[in-house]
Amino acid sequence: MYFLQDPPHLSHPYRGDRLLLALLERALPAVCRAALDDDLDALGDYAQMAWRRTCTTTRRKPVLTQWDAWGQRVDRIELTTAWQEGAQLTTQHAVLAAGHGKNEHARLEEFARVYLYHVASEFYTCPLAMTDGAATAIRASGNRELIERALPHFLSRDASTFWLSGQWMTENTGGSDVGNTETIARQDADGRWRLYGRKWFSSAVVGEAALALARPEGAGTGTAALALFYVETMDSQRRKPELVIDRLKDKLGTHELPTAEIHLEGLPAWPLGELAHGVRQVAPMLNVTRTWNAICAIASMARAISLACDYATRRQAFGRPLIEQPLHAQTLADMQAEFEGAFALAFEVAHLLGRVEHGAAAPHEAALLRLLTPLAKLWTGKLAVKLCSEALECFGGAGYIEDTGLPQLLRDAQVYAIWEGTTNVLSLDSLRALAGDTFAALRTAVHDWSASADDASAIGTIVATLDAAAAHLDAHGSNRDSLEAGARGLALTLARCASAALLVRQATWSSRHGDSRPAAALQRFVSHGLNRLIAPDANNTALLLG
Ligand code: MFK
Repeated sequence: MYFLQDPPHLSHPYRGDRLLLALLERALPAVCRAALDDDLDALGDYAQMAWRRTCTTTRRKPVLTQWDAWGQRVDRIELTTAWQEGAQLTTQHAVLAAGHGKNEHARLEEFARVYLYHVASEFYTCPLAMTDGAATAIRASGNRELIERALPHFLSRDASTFWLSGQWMTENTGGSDVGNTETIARQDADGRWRLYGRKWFSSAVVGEAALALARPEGAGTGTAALALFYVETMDSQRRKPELVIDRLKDKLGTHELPTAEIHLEGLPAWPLGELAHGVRQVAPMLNVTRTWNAICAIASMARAISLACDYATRRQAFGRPLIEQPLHAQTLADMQAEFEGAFALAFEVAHLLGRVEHGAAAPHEAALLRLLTPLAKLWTGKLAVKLCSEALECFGGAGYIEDTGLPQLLRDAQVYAIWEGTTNVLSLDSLRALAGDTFAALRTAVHDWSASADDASAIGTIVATLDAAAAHLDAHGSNRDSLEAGARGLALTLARCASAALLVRQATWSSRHGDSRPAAALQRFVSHGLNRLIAPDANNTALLLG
């Protein structure tokens, strides 16, 4: 009989996740926790089932049929199994509805569900994120007609009335620079707005609604002249003829997600608010979807590390299990420490979002949220690629084989750094967020998080690194090119400082509850260094690229 390797087993993603359990124990009142537990248990069960399914079935992609046998344009998309299950599962467990509940912990409760569901969802979380963002932006607009028309669907707890929303921004002219948007909004003879143009990346084309940027006819050029519109895509069971699906994208990863190129040929639309400043109006949506991006990135890291750690106990090499090999154990522990920092930051943003939305935050925390959102998005996006790649390597050749289910983790992770603004665009957004006294807000938060901490050395490193970041801002603040060239290094440094301070808070709490593992994560995270500042050298850059 040949040797047969035991495959990795996926422990229960909720009951086996000590980080999530400790976070909920620390941050949530007991009464919220009791109600949440059943949903988290069920989503964890679903995730285990979905992993077994991934390992035992052939993967499929959505299929677009544009014409039926009789020549009628139908643009029908057949979805994969997880996508077909999405509406029922997520409405039953109130994934979106929870985030719009009436208490300051609502977003934390929502994102705990998202974290557990994401990998199993096969990126059904992408249109869910946009639906959540659309609900948030429509509510922020104060448009009563649209609030009453759309929100009962977006936040429904019943699959039969649930609607998904898209976010139609990206065009051929630019994914980052949406100020070049070519889609035109024109009023017809009845005064109804209609959209004409081409959207180049539409991730939720199977949805029933979308928010779209368009330029009202006759308006000027640039970002400020864009308006934000709400559209509906369906007439009863049929897609509206003014929405044409040109093709599905052939992507590196997220294969189950039917990303489409579309044409709008007079699709009826409702303005959310004034017929200008559409980017300002869509910003609440962007900040929500960027939070989803961060939580989903850490969900992918959690899955990759969980499988790699389990495998290390099953795989023998050179006479002992991998977990007993010092270098392999060192590698896994390094991954775990970075992951714990990212987990702390992403969930702090989620919790803070709810507290700010419900007026339960301290005065400095709105500015803090504005800064931490792009920082969490950009850092977790990069880290997910790095950790998923490292996790695959922990399996040797098996990590490179499709039907282990592992390569998909890496291919999918690459999207986190691109979606919702690339690392560089988000670094520049963090400069936008640093205007005013946001840096002081970060210092206040770091001080609060590390109050009554046990680890004075970690706090000293965090404060010294923040001082270096402040000096960097002073040195480069008056030279815009220099400031922008160093923006990524600055953003990563601030993200790591915030994460380290959050680890201090968790380590202090956990030590008092008899668990010293978060303190070990803190120590290792800080030992990896917090300072990622770079001194921009424009002459050197020009020479290298010349
Ligand atoms: C599973 C995970 C799920 C995640 C969801 C997946 C969905 C994936 C689908 C997509 O990827 S959709 C495409 C996403 N596209 C982007 O995220 C666009 C990237 N580009 C940017 O973020 C640019 O920075 C941006 C277009 C927002 C702005 O560029 P501009 O043209 O230079 O605008 P400007 O003049 O700086 O800002 C316009 C206004 O918006 C300003 O306010 P005022 O009008 O009051 O001056 C800005 O302050 C405001 N603003 C911009 N970003 C903001 C913001 N306000 C708050 N928060 C922000 N993040």
